[in-house]
Amino acid sequence: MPRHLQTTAVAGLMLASLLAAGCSNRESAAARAPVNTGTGTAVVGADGVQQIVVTGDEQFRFVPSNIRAMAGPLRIVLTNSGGTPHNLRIDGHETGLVGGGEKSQITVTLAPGRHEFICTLHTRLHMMGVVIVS
Ligand SMILES: [Cu+2]
Repeated sequence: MPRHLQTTAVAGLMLASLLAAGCSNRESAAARAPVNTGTGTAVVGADGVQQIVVTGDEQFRFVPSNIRAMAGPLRIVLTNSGGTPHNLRIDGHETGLVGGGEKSQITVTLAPGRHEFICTLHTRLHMMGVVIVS
C-alpha cells in the first residue's frame, strides 16, 4: 500500500474511534441528566394548605419532576408506583421511606426561588426534581 494511503487509513481509524468515544460520552451525559417527567402545580386544599402529590416510580424518577407552587406552606405527598422504596428530601426536610403502595408526606415552607428535591437512596441514579416557588 502506498504510504499516503496508509496514513489516510490510520487517520480514518483514529477518527472513527474519536467519534465512538464522543457518542458514548453523550449517552452517559444524557443518562446523568434528571429526567423531565412533566410539570405539576400545587393546589390549595380544603385546609388552606397547597398540596402536590409526587410519585416515585420503578425507573427511579419523580412524577412530576417539576413542581410549581406559591410562597407559603406546601404539603408534598410522596407515593410509590413501584416496589423499590423511595423518599423525598427538600431543604433539609425528608419524608419517611415509602414502599410500593405506601405514602408519606411533609409540609415545608419554601422561600421564593428554585428548590431541588432528591431521593436520598438514589442520588447516584439522579432521582431528583425541582420546586419553583413564586
Ligand atoms: Cu428512590
